[in-house]
Amino acid sequence: MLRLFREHEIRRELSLSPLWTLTTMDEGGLAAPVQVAVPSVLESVPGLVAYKGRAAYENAFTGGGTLRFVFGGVSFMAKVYLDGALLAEHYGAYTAFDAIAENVPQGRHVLRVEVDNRYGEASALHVENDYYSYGGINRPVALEQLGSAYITRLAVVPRLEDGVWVADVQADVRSLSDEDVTISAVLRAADEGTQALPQTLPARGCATLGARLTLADATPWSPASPVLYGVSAVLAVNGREEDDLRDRFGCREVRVEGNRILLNGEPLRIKGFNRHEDYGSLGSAVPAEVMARDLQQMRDIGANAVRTCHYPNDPRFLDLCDEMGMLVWEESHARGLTLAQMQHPLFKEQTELCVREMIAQHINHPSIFIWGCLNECDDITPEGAAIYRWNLNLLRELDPSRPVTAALLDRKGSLIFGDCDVCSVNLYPLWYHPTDPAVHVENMAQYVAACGGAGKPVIVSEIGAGAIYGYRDPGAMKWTEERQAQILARQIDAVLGNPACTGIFLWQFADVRVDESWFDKRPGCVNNKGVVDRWRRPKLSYQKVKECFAKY
Ligand code: ADA
Repeated sequence: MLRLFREHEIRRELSLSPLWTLTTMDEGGLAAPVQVAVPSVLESVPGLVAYKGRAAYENAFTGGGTLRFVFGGVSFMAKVYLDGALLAEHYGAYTAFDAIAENVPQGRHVLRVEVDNRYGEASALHVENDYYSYGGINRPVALEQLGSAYITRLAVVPRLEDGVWVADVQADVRSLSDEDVTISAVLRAADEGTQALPQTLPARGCATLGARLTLADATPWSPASPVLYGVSAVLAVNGREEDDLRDRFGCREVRVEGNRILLNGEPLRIKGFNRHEDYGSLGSAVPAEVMARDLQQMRDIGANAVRTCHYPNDPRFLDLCDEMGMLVWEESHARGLTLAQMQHPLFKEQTELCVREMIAQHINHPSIFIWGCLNECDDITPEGAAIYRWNLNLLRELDPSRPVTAALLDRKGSLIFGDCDVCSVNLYPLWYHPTDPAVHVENMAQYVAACGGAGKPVIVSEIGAGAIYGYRDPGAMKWTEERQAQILARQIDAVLGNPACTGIFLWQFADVRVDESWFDKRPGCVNNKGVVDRWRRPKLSYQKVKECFAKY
């Protein structure tokens, strides 16, 4: 299952064996094919821990008709084949995509997915980085059987109108038929439902069915009371029910007013963590049970928010955030790109795809309170700033219901604070430089205001210090757990004690593997600024952060 609940009651889902046959296609790979469970990453297969190359996953299944293969995420270049014929290609590990095969004869077929985790000219966003771009089918896969038309997307945007919740529900429909057909749909949100006006769906075309529903008795969603409702569309083609899509949503509005972020009118104070999708030897194929436990640990520490640095997350994680009332800053994929990298010939196309897929796929999650983009890229040259503006505007255009932001490098001279709804900066006082955090945060608040951010909310989107798990020493030198705990305590006080700051996202929740080119700054090729290690064992800072968060 791609989600934590059933998305279809009418659309038929076929089963695929969780065991796939894996063959590597480049040097340094396996001597012979092996069986692997999916989702998983290549790097978790014995012998492939450092493999960079292509690999093919094959799965034989029985079925027929019009088949839709849905991939929650394949890292990070994918080609999908059915019985040897290419069906689809996709770039980017962090969003879902599909591949459709029509009129497949009933019988035994082979689904083949070729993955490629090599950096190079074909990849503008997955580059050597301070986290690891694993390879493989790292999110769940589903196999569905479709009729003559199907719902490609269901979006619901709740709004408060004169004190009453109203939901705009939209179902996008795609035809797989060579003839024009008439479609209609029953759209439901919470306890309300209506029949959207019938329309002609042109042969092989697309259409959107929509309705506005008044939810007179809805209870709002909030971190303290994360009430979720169902939303669904049941599609009829020429009067016959053929397809459905189901999701969940919550009634809440996010607004920026002056220097405050309001959720249903209440100001938010963010106490959050940055979290990568990475767990021990499983890499980015993080099981839902681990996601839930990560959220429990963050909750235990007193956090109310998580930032999905630096890419869209698995929707199962977002489902858990919706249910647990954890606020989410979700961002599209990019970290630390120079102007030259932002001008890579594929940058715009790959970024736009990621942004469009992120918003189309995640718009209904009430926990997402803000969209972000382009972590620490070039925001100080006119060319870089123009790319930031393009990206921020794309986010706004696709979802005008949420504020937008970007986590920027800690430096004066940004040209884009004026373009963000919320100004966000990544700071590392006492870690990369010895400045007093209180002085540094105040200084940052002043340069943000002077560079176009005056009067806007300010978030410290990263702040932290490193510690090697288990390295304790009364000298509290750098890399000890003691030193990390001391630094985090001062950083939290500096940020949450400064009235200019709306919130903090600590860098970071858990240690993560990084690319080997970072070895000289990252002992063990691990970014070890986590308050827990790669297996979620708490460091001394876990308890310290808990004490500090409790003060605010
Ligand atoms: C940056 C960056 C993170 C990480 C962090 C660090 O702010 O956004 O991805 O690299 O620094 O650990 O230094």
